[in-house]
Amino acid sequence: MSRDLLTAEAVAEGLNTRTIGRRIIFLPETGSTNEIGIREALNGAPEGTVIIAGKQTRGRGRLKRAWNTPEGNIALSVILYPDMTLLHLLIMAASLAVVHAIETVTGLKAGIKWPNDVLIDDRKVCGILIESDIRSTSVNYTVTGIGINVNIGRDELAGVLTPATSLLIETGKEVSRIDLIRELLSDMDRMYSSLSSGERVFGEWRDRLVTLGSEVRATSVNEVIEGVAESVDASGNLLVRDTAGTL
Ligand code: BT5
Repeated sequence: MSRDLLTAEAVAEGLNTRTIGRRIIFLPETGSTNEIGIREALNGAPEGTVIIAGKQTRGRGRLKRAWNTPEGNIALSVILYPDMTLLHLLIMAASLAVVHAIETVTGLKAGIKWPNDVLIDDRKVCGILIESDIRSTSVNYTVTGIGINVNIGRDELAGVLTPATSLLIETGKEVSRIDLIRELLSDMDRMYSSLSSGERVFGEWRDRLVTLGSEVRATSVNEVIEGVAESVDASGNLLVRDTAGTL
């Protein structure tokens, strides 16, 4: 299968962003772009540095889960130093940017599964992992990792237990990772620049959630809550009505 040639130069060419993508690092293969992002942030990388990998060998999800990134996918991480009060809006901006980029480049309709998945017809096409270092009341760094299944087939998703899909499977043709990344970075940059007026990001994110109204089983590090997802609050927390009727 032919693959588009992903390079830092190809992504950067004509990219007209204020912050995100001012510096782009491309690694043909790495363990995890978030791992590299954290190391770079600790070494004082400029805000908006983006690390892109052609392939990850130790891609990670939340709660120590693994994220599959064979060649043909997008794996990237964005280093940001937001104000503490804007931290909760980052996941909303990142997932909305993915939804917009997929819709713009492929015409496919995508939705957001709380808190961090982008779905096409109930199948996971993207996962997002934000890793932050918070020092009492300030943010030392945040690394927003985004993984999108692009030009991979069903065989490459065979080992994934959750229902999953790729843009190739959905459209029947290869999708330019370069176009998708450029669209994603531009959109995220636009939202990041206006995060301090968070209302708009929150409202649009809530409207795109496919989770509301459905039966959920929410797992955190120390508890599992089962019930109906009723709403989200302005911080992005999911409000679940459990079987006893408690919100
Ligand atoms: C996520 O975690 O969905 C966050 C994934 C973040 C990946 C990006 S890639 C760039 C950056 N560098 C990293 O190392 N990570 C970030 P979570 O919600 O915990 O979902 C993980 C679960 O999704 C796994 O347990 C599998 O069931 C499933 N999964 C793994 N690989 C998948 C894939 N390629 N497509 C769909 N589902 C997958």
